[in-house]
Formats: sequence, C-alpha cells, structure tokens
Amino acid sequence: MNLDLFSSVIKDGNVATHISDQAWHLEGFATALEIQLRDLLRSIIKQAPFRQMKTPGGQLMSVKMTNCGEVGWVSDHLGYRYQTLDPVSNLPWPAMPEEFKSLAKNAAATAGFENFKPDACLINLYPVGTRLSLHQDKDEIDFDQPIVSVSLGLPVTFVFGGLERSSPQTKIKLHHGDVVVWGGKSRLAFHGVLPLEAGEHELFSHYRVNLTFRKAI
Ligand code: MD3
Ligand code: FE
Repeated sequence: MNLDLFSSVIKDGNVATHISDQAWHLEGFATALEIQLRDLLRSIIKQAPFRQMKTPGGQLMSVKMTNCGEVGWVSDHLGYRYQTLDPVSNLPWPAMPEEFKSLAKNAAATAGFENFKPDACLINLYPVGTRLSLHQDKDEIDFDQPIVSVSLGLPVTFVFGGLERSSPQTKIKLHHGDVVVWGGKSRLAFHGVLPLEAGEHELFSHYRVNLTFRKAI
C-alpha cells in the first residue's frame, strides 16, 4: 500500500493512520475490550503490583511499571533487561491472558505483521504529571519483530522522532482504546510521552495505562 504520511485507510474495518515507515495508529482498536482489559489488569496487579524502577544511573522512574508474560522488562543498577522472575516477589510474572495475546496479534496482523507472538507485556502506569523521556526500545533480541502498544485511560501526547535523538519529531495524541503498531524502520525510532495532564476517565480514574507487547526473547 502506498500512502501519504498521516493519511487514513480502512484496514479490516478499522481506521488506520499511517504515521511512519511501518508504523500504524489504529484508533479505538481496543475499545470494545475495555472492561475485560481493566478486569484482567486488576488481577495482574494483585499478583505483581506496580512499582517504580530505578534507572541504571540510580534515578527513580516516575512511571510505575509491572509486567505479565513469560518475561518482564526490568531496570535497576545492573541495567535494563528482560527476566522471567519478578524481582519484588521472586516469582514468575503473571501469565499473559489469552485476551491480551489475541488483541496484540490481531493489531499486528492489521498493520501487516503476521504471526506476532508476544512473550512480554510491559504495563506502564502514568499518574498525572508523569512522563517518559525520549528513548529507544532496544533490549529485545529481534528488531524485526514489531511492538504493539495499547493506550487506556487518560489521553496523552506521544512524541515520535527518528533514528537519532536529534531527529525531527512529530506529536500524536493517543486516546483510550488506541493501538499503535511499530515495526520496520520505526522499530528503533526515539519516542517518549509528555507529562500526563489532569483529567478523569470513567474506567481508569486519574491514570493512563499503557500496555506494550513485545517478542523479547
Ligand atoms: C515507537 N511506552 O514502554 S507506547 C515503553 O506510552 C514506551 O507508555 C510508551 O515507550 C507509553 O517503552 C510509548 C508506544 C511505543 C512503544 C514502543 C515503540 C512507541 C514506539 C518502539 C519503537 C518506536
Ligand atoms: Fe519505548
């Protein structure tokens, strides 16, 4: 498909906006699952509560995180990595619910990535005022695998750059239920989110929650 940047098409009955090379914004793709996703998240965080991780440099990250899946992303004084055990409980991360897997797989397929089988789901909790500074996701083994992101709760401004920190940036507003799929050249693009603005969401209260699905190992 040959499309101008930010033009929208209907893919499998969903509105898909092309945001960059092999990067698609699927508006409202997860909205029909919102109650299930919230309830499944509740049970995951009972087993593996949100926590603030430390960067390798010793800074406390403002975003709170947890994981489900075979492996989970962790950060501490030793660095960034994926591991099978939750360092807080020393137990395996909660299993990834089948509903999460099929959502991620369907979104990836809609964006042209067949056979996506995520083994990691990082769950980010943004209280009002928290941000995620510009970074690349490069702790995974195979960069040919896409990343699927699901936004829930309060909206946020997402900043998307290029392959260098100094590359030009574009901003996209991500709303509750939106899914973004990143692959190809966009897979290693710098990205971040601006500080969360105050608001109230009927299912997620004063928070934004983001799920990122990855094939990490
Ligand atoms: C672009 N999370 O957890 S999701 C992260 O909203 C992360 O919580 C953000 O960046 C969040 O690492 C952004 C959208 C996203 C995820 C992965 C990407 C955008 C991406 C990987 C490459 C390029
Ligand atoms: Fe990221």
